[in-house]
Amino acid sequence: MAQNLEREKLIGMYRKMLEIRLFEEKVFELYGQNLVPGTIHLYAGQEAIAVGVCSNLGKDDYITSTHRGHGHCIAKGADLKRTMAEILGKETGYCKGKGGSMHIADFNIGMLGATAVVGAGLPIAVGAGLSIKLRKTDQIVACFFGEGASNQGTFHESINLASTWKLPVIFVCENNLYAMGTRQSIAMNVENIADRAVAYGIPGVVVDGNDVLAVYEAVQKGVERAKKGEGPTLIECKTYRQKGHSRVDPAKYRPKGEVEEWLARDPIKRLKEKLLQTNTLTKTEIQRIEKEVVTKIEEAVKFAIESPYPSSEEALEDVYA
Ligand SMILES: Cc1ncc(C[n+]2csc(CCOP(=O)(O)OP(=O)(O)O)c2C)c(N)n1
Repeated sequence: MAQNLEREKLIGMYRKMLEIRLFEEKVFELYGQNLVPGTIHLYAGQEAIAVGVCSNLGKDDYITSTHRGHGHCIAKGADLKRTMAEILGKETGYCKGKGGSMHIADFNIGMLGATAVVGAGLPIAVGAGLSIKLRKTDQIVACFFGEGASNQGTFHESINLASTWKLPVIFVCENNLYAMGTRQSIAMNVENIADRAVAYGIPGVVVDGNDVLAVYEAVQKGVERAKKGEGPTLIECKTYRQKGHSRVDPAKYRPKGEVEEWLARDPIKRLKEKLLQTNTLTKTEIQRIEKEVVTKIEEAVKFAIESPYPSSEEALEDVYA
């Protein structure tokens, strides 16, 4: 049971979620200082999903990501300094500053890439799953995507193939209710994306995406099934993005009171309360962790700001493999 997870694992989850949240808050601030080229798609409110999923994965396992890539990346074990440098477009970033948050990738930690093309991560996850099957390793692929992406052809084609070939893929739908400004009910006539699993003969599970332990547990079952060679699982994590679609979206399309309702279910706050209630951590220990995370992020910002931009001669390097 996830509720009985060992102390270190729970603390690790709390630390990671906090790292993602505070990292993003810094990026938000730096964007206001004109230090972030392009834009950034915010992940605040969804941290329990990245962390609940990746806490089930080892370094050799793979993930595919979305345009909200930095949270997934950090959860999979990316270095904060190199992630920050990438977002600031610096030479020391994971993609030498040419990817930014929407194209960040690090194959060394199994992060196969963020992508700006909605739904594009799904076929990549299937390809990675097929490679695992052909190489006969016991790796897993976790594929993150939004509910909006589940209306793309790639969703249906990818899950169909993964199911038919019994590939070790966990399809993780982060249902944050909105695809840009479009509410789910305007664009589809089903309440649960997980129900679509029926069409492909695989389990479809709905889980509270703001509860890291619930996500952890659901993914654990999916991993067990995949490792037995039984194929993929579709896990829909119900959540909410606390901010606009991207840094420039004031998100005025949301009904009154909705944000406040979801803020009360903030995933980090909930885990913190659980850790305190179960005497897993004391208030002082929590404060120490928070301080350590703040320091780590300050170091990442310093590293990124002090790093050079790539030279113009490098513009066309690494563009084609
Ligand atoms: C193929 C494609 N169509 C449209 C867009 C424009 N677009 C960017 S993000 C987005 C919404 C995606 O919604 P969802 O998949 O639910 O993910 P979320 O943004 O909620 O995390 C859209 C339509 C795009 N980037 N790619």
